[in-house]
Amino acid sequence: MAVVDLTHFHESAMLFDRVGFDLDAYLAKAPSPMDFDLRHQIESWMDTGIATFEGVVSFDELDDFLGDIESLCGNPGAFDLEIESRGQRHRLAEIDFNPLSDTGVKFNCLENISKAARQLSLNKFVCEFLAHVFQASPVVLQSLTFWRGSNQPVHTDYPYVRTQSKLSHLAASWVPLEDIHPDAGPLAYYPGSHKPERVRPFDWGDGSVVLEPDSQRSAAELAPYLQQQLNLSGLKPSVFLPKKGDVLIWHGWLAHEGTKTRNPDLTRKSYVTHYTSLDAYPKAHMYPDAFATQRLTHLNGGYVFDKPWVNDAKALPSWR
Ligand SMILES: O=C(O)CCC(=O)C(=O)O
Ligand SMILES: [Fe+2]
Repeated sequence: MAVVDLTHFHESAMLFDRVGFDLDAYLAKAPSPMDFDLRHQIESWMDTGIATFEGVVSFDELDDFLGDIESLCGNPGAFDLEIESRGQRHRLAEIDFNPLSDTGVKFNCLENISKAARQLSLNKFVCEFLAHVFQASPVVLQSLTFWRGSNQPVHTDYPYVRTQSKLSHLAASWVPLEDIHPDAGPLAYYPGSHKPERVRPFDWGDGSVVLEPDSQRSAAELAPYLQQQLNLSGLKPSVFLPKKGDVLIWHGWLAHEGTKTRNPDLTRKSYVTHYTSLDAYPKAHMYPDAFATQRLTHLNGGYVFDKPWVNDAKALPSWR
């Protein structure tokens, strides 16, 4: 099997990951945000692969989003939405269980139908910080909404989230929709694991760093591989126990997991967004005339594009 080549990682690497990046020189020229310490956040990002902001997500926006989900689940036949339950994909309209009570359910891409979801994805602090990370406007690739702990084994996102033209232009935000209880299966991440020299990318076959339909290796093989790499590098997990209003942003190369749900009666309501940069955003995922026709949401310098294949009306309460 070919050895994984790190050239692609370094060639399309984001600015702060480049060898020889000079933070002092960057800060001397960069427009400085009014409302957070840019140096602190970039240092955290470079060192650990995450940035966190406390109390920056408006409770009104969170409540609007929860209202949209309630409305959606009260009328599941009205939207052509995909959900995942116990590893299986379903159309929301076709399920015969309550998506909010069954364990492990996640809603895919609610930003396609919910304005409140778009507002959460395009949070001011997240967009401002990611504009520095990407050196371009951040654009939403997809979102995932969890009602309960995911119990997802340790992984990195880039083998799976890979429609962007520059593989390395990838970051995610994690927004709690309620205070997160330690027994509810919180998110954990491995600080420092975003450096490919510490955690060598998994070889999916013939040196490929992404999962393809014809990959020789399966997703089940990723977690044991990563765990071994993390052990070798001495990297330990940090559990994220945020309060409603907080947000965590992770680097697309960072290893993370959904920890075990110790108390299955507890919810763990959370909203994840994956982003890339405007220049790496896949053209097929937007209308060719999206800017002229405003088939998009532009907020805080970031974008969510209306998808050409989504036919649902903008009918959830948050659009009103
Ligand atoms: O929230 C979790 O438990 C994990 C989510 C995740 O890994 C992702 O959405 O990329
Ligand atoms: Fe992930």
